[in-house]
Amino acid sequence: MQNRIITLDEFIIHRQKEHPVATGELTGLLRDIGVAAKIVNREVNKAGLLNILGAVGSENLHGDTVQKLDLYANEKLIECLRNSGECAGIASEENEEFIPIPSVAGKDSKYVVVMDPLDGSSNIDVNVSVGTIFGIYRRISDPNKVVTKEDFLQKGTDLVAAGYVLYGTSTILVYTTGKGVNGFTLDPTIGEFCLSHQNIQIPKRGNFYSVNQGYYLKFDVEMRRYIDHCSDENYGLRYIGSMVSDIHRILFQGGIFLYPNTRKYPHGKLRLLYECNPLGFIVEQAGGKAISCYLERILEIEPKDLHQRVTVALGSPEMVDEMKAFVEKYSTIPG
Ligand code: P6P
Repeated sequence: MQNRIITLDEFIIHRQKEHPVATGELTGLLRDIGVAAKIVNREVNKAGLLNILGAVGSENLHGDTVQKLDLYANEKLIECLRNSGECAGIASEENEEFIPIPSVAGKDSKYVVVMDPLDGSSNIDVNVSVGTIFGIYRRISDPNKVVTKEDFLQKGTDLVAAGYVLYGTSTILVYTTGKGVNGFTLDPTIGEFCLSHQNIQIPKRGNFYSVNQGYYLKFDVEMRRYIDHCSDENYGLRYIGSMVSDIHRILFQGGIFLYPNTRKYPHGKLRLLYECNPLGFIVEQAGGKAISCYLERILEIEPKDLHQRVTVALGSPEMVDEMKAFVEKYSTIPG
C-alpha cells in the first residue's frame, strides 16, 4: 500500500500538538518559510535558462529587471516573513544590519530569524546545487519595543528551530525544532513539501572527508596532519563548494566537513549566525557533532557580531572526535 502523503504543513501542525505550550506562532513561521522556499525554488530552477531570462540587470520578457538570485531570494524571504506576522526581525547574510519588522495588526511577534537566503549562489551559473539556511530564536528584548541586536546575538544553544532548503536534483527542506531532524521533498505536481526522510540519523562515521584541499598548505599543522590521516584511511574527498549540499550528503552518508582558518580567512570563512549555528544544530540533532577548529562546541560560541566568521568541523561523531584528537596532539596553540 502506498504510504500516505504527509505534507510539511500537516507535519508541523501535528508536531505542534506535542508541545502543549505551543500557541501556533512557530508553526505559522515555519509554514511561511516553506512558502518562501517554493517561490525561491521556482526562480532557482529557471536560473539555468539565464540566456532566456537575460543577464542580471537586463529586462526579462515581462519587462522586469533580472536580479541576482541571492538578492531575489533575500527579498522573497523577507517579504514572506514580513507578512507572516510571526517574525519581529531578520538578520540576513545579504544585509549589513538586522531588519526590524513592525508588528502586523498590532500582534507582537515572539520570534526573530537569521538566514543565508541563497548560500553558495556563485555555483548557480554552473548549475551546482545551492541552499537557503535559516535559524529561529525567541526574541529576548522588550516585546513592546523594536528588536535589538541582542535578539540576534544569541548562542546556537538558544535556537528554537533551524533548517535548510537544498535546491538540487530535487528540492528538499530539512528542519529541526530540537526533537530530531526530518526532511521534506517538494512534489512539484502538487506544490507541497512531502515528508520523505523521517528522523534522520547521521552515520557514526563515513568514507568521505569534505574540505577545500586547495588550501592544504595554508592550514595549520594539526589540520594538515588530520587531512593526511583521512588520506591514509583511504577516505574519499567530496567537496561541492556549497555548504548545504556538503552537509546534506554527510547527514545521509556520514563524513566530516572542515573549513579551517587560512591566511585569507584567519578566523575561518563561514558565518556563525546563519551558516554554522543552524547547520550545527541540525547535525547535532541528527546525532553528529559540530565544533570549531579550536575545539569549541559551535552552538556554545557567544556571538559578537551578526556576520562573525568561525572555523568549523562538523559531521559524524566518531570522525569529529578523531579530528579533535589530532588537534590536541599536534596543535602548537598554547592552552
Ligand atoms: P571555498 C559558498 O560560497 C560558501 O559560503 C559555502 O557554501 C561553501 O562551503 C564555502 O563558501 C566554499 O568556500 O573557499 O572553498 O570556495
